[in-house]
Amino acid sequence: MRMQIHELAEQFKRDGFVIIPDFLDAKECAAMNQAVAAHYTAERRSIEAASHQTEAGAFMQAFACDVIPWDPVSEGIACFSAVKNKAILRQITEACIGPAYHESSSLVMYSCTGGRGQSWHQDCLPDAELGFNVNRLFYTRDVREEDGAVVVVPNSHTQGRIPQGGHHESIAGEQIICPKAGSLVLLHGWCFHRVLPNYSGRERVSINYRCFPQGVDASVTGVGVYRNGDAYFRQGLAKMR
Ligand SMILES: O=C(O)CCC(=O)C(=O)O
Repeated sequence: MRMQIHELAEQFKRDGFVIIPDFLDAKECAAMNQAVAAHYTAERRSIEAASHQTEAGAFMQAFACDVIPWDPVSEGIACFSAVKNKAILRQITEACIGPAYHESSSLVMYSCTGGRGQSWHQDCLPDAELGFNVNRLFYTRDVREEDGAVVVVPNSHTQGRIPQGGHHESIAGEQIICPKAGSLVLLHGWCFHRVLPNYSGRERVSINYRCFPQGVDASVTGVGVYRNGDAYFRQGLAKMR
């Protein structure tokens, strides 16, 4: 690792995100890519595409998200648990959000080819009493801009609620990130972020191990904050602004 852990943590606290290249080796990436390919069969992808036409799908369409989630750790897939349990990941996480943090399982996000990626959002309400989550996002293939780059606004985790505006309308200061295979990106849940549409037709996934500082209830991510409203995922409820 090129940067010291305390430098990574300082950057995370200042900018709301930090990129750590070469966290995973080629073998680890290959194992995860193989499992992803086996899971996201053409059949599964077409069933999901059809479900986007239903009422539940319409809910996610309101927020312009074209992703198919999966939790491989809860299915006992070893290569995903091995990454989650790395000692160095714990050390970095503790440096960023303190000891005794807790984690949810795993969240693979598959960006549908030709889909809209993910529009601007925050993962939870920017409310200091409720607290925040942190995304620990792994990329096991190079992500080019046209595959669905990640876009973030540095320091926006300190700026309250994301302003109203278009799903993919630029925000001043935004930074486009094209992570290389093996990278880890730590991203504060209040930091304004989006995933560009996948124009390339190439498979584009992120593997996320979300975590929460001590005392923060994991249910904070039950409400996604978008520029046009809030998504209450469990209830399937959209509160538009
Ligand atoms: O898939 C990504 O790169 C980002 C995921 C994301 O935006 C999220 O989990 O909130």
